[in-house]
Amino acid sequence: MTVLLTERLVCVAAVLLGLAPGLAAAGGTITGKVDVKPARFQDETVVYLKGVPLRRAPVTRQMDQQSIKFIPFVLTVAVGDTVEFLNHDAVEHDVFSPDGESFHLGKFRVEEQRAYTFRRPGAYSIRCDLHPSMLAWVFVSESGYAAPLDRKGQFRIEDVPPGTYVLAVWNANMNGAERTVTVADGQTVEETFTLKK
Ligand SMILES: [Cu+2]
Repeated sequence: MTVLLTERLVCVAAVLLGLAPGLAAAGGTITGKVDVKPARFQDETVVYLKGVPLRRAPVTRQMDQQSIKFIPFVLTVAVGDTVEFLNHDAVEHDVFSPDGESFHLGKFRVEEQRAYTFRRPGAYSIRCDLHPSMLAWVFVSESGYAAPLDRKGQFRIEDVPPGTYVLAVWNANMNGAERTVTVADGQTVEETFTLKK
């Protein structure tokens, strides 16, 4: 009896959300490549949608500290999201960013973590007062639709609601690029950008 009721509720919920049971969420995918020259700047790149309101609740993401490095090197979040900085090194780290609203989390030891909630969009360089070589980026988008590049310079933004958007590229070292894209349900749009210093 309870199981039947639960099943019915799931079906009703699926219909309300416009989903058939067992099917993936509606929306399109934007994928492609950013050719960055010189290639050593490729990693410091994010592709994102501009001018789209955030449609999801805030989430918490993590940036690790291991072997005197931040991992991942580029993390994309949205306004209102929280990033937990974890220390997995045997030494202290002292995490801060001079960018945007700027913050300083102070020193923390191995297995400790400190969290920060981003309120303003933008690219935040993440640094450590104790280790000048440590650098990473938290890219805070307004839309939540953002992706760093993989090793091959490729990106993928999924579950984009149908519509026309400005697809933008940010790079820490050079001017970015913008282009208008139209996304349809179940379709994949492919875009290639070239950035040159
Ligand atoms: Cu450090």
